[in-house]
Amino acid sequence: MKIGIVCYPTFGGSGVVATELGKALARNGHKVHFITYSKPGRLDFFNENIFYHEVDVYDYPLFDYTPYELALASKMVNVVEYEKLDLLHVHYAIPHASAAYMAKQILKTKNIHIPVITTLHGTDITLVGKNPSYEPVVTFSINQSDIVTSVSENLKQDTYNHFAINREIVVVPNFIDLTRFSKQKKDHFKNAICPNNEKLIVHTSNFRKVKRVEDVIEVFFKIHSKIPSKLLMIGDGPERQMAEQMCRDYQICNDVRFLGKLEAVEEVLSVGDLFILPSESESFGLAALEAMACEVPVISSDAGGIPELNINGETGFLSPVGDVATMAQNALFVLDDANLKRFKQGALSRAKLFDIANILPLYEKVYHQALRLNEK
Ligand code: GMT
Repeated sequence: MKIGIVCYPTFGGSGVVATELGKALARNGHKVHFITYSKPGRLDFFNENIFYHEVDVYDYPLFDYTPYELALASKMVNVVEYEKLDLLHVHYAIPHASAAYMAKQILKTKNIHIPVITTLHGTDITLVGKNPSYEPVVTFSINQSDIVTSVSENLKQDTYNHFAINREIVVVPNFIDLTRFSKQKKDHFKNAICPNNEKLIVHTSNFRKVKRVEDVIEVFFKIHSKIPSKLLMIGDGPERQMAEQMCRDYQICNDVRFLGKLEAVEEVLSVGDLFILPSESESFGLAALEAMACEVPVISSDAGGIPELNINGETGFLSPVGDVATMAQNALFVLDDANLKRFKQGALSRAKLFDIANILPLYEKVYHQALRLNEK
């Protein structure tokens, strides 16, 4: 198949899922055309089946706001027409689903009928999409897509709860490439960070408010007051400065390192003992899945779709959002040498269920279904 993938070329979340999906499809022999405003970080190599089309945004002094969505729709029309794509798969509803709708209508006037698959990822529904500024367009473009998928059962229900959706939503969970995300031997790295055999706690996110980075620091502070431990904070975003200030106030800076954005997250996760994800809202929790694949148990909130991934008492523990006391207590239980090995094994076993080899066929099935619908 010739597949167009539209996504944000970002460090985490939907951008990573879309890029890894495209790479796996290319390995399966499909021709994959990425349409984005800059090249996704994980596409920095040559593959004969992968193509990249940059959205050309033309700015003009009259515009206070650049009409990106028009440039994107025009690019989609152009690529579908000239590369003879079979379908468009757009990731994150805003503005990709409505731009795809516009492209589809334009192509129809040229007698080209292209099916559109929209994948809902999280904040496009739970935070941004339901804002009155966007809600009517999001509702319309979801209803107009040929097939809609969501990354968890919880996100599917949230979509039905917040929008007037009159169609089926197919759940296709996030996935992991276990050939890349698996525990690597990095003893020298562990010894350098934890020279006295401290327990190593890790958090990865885009440091937005929804991630509750302050709870990560609170939980770590409580763990640290009981056992020798270190914290690695991976990623960057608006809440980083606040988190750094908290570390100063708690006088734990010597044991907390802010690493910024990292490409090779799996190297750090390979030496981790525990992952903390206390999010206010989280449709799936890809960062937690990456940790689990590297045998790192998870202490998380019970928000959104996290319970579909992190199993209480097996792969880690879940607590209500903001309950940092219980999170710290559970963390100390998991980190106890009498329990840690069991939780590490539990995390890996669970992660294996989300291996890309199991999830890719679900997307391929969706594509075949979209093509059949389009023939009618
Ligand atoms: O909020 C983020 O971390 C980014 C966001 C996105 O859409 O780019 O991530 C969402 O999509 C991921 C991939 O499907 C999910 O694993 C995350 O749980 C989800 N984030 C939230 O719902 C907050």
